[in-house]
Amino acid sequence: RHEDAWWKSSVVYQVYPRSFADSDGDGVGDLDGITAHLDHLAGLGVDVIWLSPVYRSPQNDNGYDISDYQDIDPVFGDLAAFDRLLAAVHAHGMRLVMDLVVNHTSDEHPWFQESRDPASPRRDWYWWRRGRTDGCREPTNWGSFFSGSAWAYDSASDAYYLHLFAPGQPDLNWENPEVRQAVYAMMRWWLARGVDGFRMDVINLISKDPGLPDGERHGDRPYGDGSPYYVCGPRVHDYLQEMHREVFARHPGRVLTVGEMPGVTVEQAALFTDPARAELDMVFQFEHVGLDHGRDKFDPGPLRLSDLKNSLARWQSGLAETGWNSLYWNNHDQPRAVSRFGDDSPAHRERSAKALATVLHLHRGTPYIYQGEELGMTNAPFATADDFSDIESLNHYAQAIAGGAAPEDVLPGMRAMGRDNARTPMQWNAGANAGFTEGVPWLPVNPNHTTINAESARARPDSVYHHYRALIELRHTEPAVVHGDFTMLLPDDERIYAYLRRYGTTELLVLANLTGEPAEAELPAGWEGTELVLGNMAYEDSQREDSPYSPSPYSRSRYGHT
Ligand code: TEU
Repeated sequence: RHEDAWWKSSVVYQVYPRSFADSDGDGVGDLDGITAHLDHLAGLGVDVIWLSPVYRSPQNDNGYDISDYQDIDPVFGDLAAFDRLLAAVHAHGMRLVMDLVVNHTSDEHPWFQESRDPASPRRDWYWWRRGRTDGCREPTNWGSFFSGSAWAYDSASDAYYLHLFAPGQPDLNWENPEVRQAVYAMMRWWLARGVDGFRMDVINLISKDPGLPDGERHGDRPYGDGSPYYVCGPRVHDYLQEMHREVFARHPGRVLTVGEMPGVTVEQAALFTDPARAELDMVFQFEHVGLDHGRDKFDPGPLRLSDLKNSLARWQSGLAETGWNSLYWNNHDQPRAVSRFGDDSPAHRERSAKALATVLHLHRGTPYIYQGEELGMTNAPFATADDFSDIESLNHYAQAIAGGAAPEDVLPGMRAMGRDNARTPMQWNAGANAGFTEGVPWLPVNPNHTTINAESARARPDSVYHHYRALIELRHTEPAVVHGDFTMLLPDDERIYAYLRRYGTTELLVLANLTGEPAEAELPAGWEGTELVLGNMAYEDSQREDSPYSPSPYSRSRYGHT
């Protein structure tokens, strides 16, 4: 049944609505702005749009702090605008997947406001505990993902509440069946409205060890590591199987579900994505986007290609028989792919971006494109702390400076790894504010939009955009891309990413030189004179008389050659 699941041959495009397209001039992207730019996505050939949150929210974490799950925040429009977008997406033959953020709500959600009263029936909808008197005052010594303690004190009831993220994001108590049923009802409401699935925010954190033990202290870190007690917690599979029964079983084969799972292992992902267990279709894992972390993400170190290949190959083999991989280089939480994994210098940026795209998209799994990645958009220049907007970065900066660090020691890590890199406005053209808004953009547009923008990319046959279009077309036309097995080649080579895909009588050899210099390597015999289906050489080079490649029907329509 899952062999032919529609999402196995799909490509998903993530829209971060705040930064995609502004239709009303307030400097913030909105739903009608997305509707007005669907031709860009349809032209790329993507099948699904994953829409980051547009629900009513105080926007402390850019919409990942929800105060009303069944209404649209006025900054993005209203439910009528949402219905217009959904109808237009379906009219283009695409599907729309919503971002489900149910590990926590906003502290402005009525559920939380009621829960602050110990006598309220909703008291137990969140994690409330008395403080302690010995040493650590908070109920556990856990740290938050966004710096500081994972507990906030509420004087109204002289108690603390748990928030793994910001204090404005109190964790829901999934132990409580009323919480779970309220979430499932809301999910059914959106499916009844016609959406086609959910990306589930940190869904592997929803089950906590109810004993709430202290975490181990590591080195000089101010807080204990609570992750063993909430990452893939004791009842997470029970909850997801119940969710499947209560929500998805009513829409067999229609919806796509992808769980965002910080800290998930291959073994656990095989359970989450095993169709026989009826939990999720796929997960976002974080191993490859953690390889360059030093003490933490803001202390980035060198990344060896052999480590990256080893990690991705392990996930390919781990989910080869049962389960399914998602494939991504970046999203709204990660730096721009070509800046982090490639070379974003003007001389190499486009070929680097195309090589990275080729490597990722021809793996076995469902590829995710983050808005602007198809243009080879880069990290942005952030001079001082004032240039950053993201709560994760600003809290990290404040904590580091309070701990005695100097700004010049903290800023480089934020410039390289901060989430704002992915959140500068989509670059539509070379004009004012890159065509993103007629107003003042909420976050400055990257100055390089004069050369990196959708309008010029669509006009140039050898652009990153057309390379992504070619990769998506190949996935839609060559069964080996979707169903083929995977064999990593040259695992220890630090310059070349090479692998094989085989399906029936078809073999695909994928080769990418991820350096700026020529590279040679021993390859399996028998590939001489075979057909080049997709390359990555600049158009001019590929048209040279002495070009080493015979253009195939594919490459002719793609203008690119390796
Ligand atoms: O991200 C979860 C998460 O783990 C991220 O905080 C990630 O670890 C970090 O940003 C990488 O450095 C999800 C959403 O994608 C993110 O935007 C939200 O801030 C977070 O959950 C809380 O909802």
